[in-house]
Amino acid sequence: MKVTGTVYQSTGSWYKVKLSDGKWCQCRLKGKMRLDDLKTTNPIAVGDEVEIEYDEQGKNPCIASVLKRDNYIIRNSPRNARKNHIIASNIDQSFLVCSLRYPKTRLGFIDRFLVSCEMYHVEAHLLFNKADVWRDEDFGFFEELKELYEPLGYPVHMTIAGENRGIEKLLPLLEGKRTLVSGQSGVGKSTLLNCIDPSLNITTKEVSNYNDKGQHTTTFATMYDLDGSSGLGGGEIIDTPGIKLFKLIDLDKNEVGHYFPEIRARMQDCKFDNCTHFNEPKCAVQAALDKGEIAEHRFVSYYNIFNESSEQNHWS
Ligand SMILES: Nc1nc2c(ncn2[C@@H]2O[C@H](COP(=O)(O)OP(=O)(O)O)[C@@H](O)[C@H]2O)c(=O)[nH]1
Ligand SMILES: [Mg+2]
Ligand SMILES: [Zn+2]
Repeated sequence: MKVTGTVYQSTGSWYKVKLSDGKWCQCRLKGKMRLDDLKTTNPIAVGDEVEIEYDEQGKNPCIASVLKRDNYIIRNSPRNARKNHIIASNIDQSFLVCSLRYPKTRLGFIDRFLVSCEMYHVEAHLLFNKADVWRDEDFGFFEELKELYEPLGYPVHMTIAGENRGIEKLLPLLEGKRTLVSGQSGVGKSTLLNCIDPSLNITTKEVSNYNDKGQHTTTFATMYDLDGSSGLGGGEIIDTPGIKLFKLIDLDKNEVGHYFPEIRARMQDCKFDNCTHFNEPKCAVQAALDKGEIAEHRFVSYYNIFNESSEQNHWS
């Protein structure tokens, strides 16, 4: 007998799955499950739809297969630099929690995250948290960022999760959707989730776990249903451990511009179809950059991502 379910949590060897009938089960992976070819350290991620099999007595549920993912967000594995780790899959939107201080979120980090959302058609919101510790100039900088990112399609919000402020306007955005909450460690992700639903009671202040080999072990993402004390009638929210780097896998150089809305909007006006927008003549992107219509730091992010992307399909 086969049933399907959704993965809410994984520890690497055990998975917490909500079955299609609403019941919960803890299961392992079936021994011979075919692993995917993403070179990932986790074959099953939070948000995955999976098929569950039971033994002849109808006991010992295990995950027999994972259904095709609509999308996923990936980071590099904290344990193996050449491997990837799927943070979560099948998401509708993501909230990137940022902080202007303690810790400061780099703009390059934000742009990489936005590119990975563009690649998989995941809507993205930017939340600037900890506004209680901002200095005067930070409020001006926040306004600049809001003016820059909102016309590109990324709503920008100011929050003080530590004082439960700025959260109520986020609630309608969450209703009925699956939202990934990500960002570096210490920016206030878990605090934010506790504001959204106080019954979640998530531990804040991330603790690093070390196993007996002294290696860092990951804390995995966890998905929660939005019901009960959140006041919302549905949807799920995913808390993630701190992320240092979002991986942009399978990204070809000639695709990078498509994932920057302000470059995408202008590239058809470049003289050359294969314009890289660096030094070709009659480049509409360079022209917009000169006029200040494209922010310099966004172009720097484009440059950096372009340089690290694969050239494999560029000449084919
Ligand atoms: N000053 C201030 N501190 C906050 C705010 N939100 C969270 N924090 C604190 O930042 C630290 C990290 O928060 P946590 O939610 O664990 O961050 P996470 O690692 O992103 O999940 C904790 O000490 C929180 O109390 C805020 O809006 N203002
Ligand atoms: Mg946390
Ligand atoms: Zn160009």
